[in-house]
Amino acid sequence: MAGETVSMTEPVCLIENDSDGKLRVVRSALDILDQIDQHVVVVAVVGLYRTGKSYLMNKLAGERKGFALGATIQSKTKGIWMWCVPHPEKRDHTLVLLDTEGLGDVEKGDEKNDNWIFSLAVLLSSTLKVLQEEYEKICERNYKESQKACKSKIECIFAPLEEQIRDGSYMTSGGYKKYCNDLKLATSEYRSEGGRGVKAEEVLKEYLERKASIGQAILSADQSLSEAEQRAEAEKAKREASERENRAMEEQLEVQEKLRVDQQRTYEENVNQLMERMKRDSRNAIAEHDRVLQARLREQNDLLQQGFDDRAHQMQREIDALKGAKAEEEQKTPSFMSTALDTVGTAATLFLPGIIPKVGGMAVKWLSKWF
Ligand SMILES: Nc1nc2c(ncn2[C@@H]2O[C@H](COP(=O)(O)OP(=O)(O)OP(=O)(O)O)[C@@H](O)[C@H]2O)c(=O)[nH]1
Ligand SMILES: [Mg+2]
Repeated sequence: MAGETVSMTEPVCLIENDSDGKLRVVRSALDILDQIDQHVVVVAVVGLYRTGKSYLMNKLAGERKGFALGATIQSKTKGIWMWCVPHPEKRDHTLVLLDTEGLGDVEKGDEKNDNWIFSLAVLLSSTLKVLQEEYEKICERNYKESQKACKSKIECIFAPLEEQIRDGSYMTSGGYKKYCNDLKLATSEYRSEGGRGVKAEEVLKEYLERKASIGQAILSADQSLSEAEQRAEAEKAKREASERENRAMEEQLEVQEKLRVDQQRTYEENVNQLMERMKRDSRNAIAEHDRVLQARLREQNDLLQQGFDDRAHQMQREIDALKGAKAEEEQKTPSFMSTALDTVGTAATLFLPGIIPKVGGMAVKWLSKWF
């Protein structure tokens, strides 16, 4: 993970916020992120508009200019902007700075959009952070623990064999067969032990690789075997070594697969939280429409009862508009959530390349969960 540094001269837009309030991932920004093969440290800033977020992010980049700063009281940053710079302290690390659109601007008047900006920033940064940093640390600790446990088991299980190597017991006629037998027994005892972790086969393979030359010496010294038999035994030893190599490789593939599944789960948990929040907002909006509508209907009813038919009639247009708005909100929710999922999904494919094929079906899966 010590690839080339991706250093951008200026920030680019990662999530666009259209004038019609739609959020879209910017493909070219994803391509830049795609090029990073170093460890990444992500810093995202989220907060009220006009509070110095962009200013702070420029400071973090070690630059005076970069993320656009506002000069008026109007909010400046739109959507989410990204700037990848070399980490100032950690070698082989890229600092990914995410500057977000300010929250709470009443002129914008779209709280839903605010939620999105906030959630996306949290999603992007937490996903990256968990995966790239904490996750690697945990994995590294796991590997080391497993290596330690396996080495200690090997030391214990293979001790009698080592003893016999040292005292030359195998350097006799028929010694090679006995050596192979002891090796086989110790190997299966080792493999039957629990608590070895993710490096079990790799540690065994490395140990037996170190034993290859002594095995060769025992074989050459064994007078009971003809030259042809010796050659056949040497071939067999090679085959066994390559089988162990394969087992170690399979073990690593299994570990990778488990990591991928874990990453996907983390991602899904994040998206679930995000979706739940969106759904709650949508329910609140519908309830609010309904509250106003019911109040107007009551008013209209009162007017009718008091004989103000004309005024009651005039209210009908407003009531129809409210009904329409409520129906529109109810109808648009599924399609809005679907678009939202696409946005999140696109962003995720970049950070979690392993789950790309799974993202496609996600919208359907999540939507069917709620509707
Ligand atoms: N001198 C100084 N100026 C600051 C500081 N923080 C913010 N500013 C200025 O305050 C103004 C607004 O700061 P921005 O960083 O654009 O604020 P923002 O939170 O990104 O605003 P939005 O993008 O609209 O949400 C800019 O003119 C900054 O130069 C600071 O710590 N020191
Ligand atoms: Mg800003």
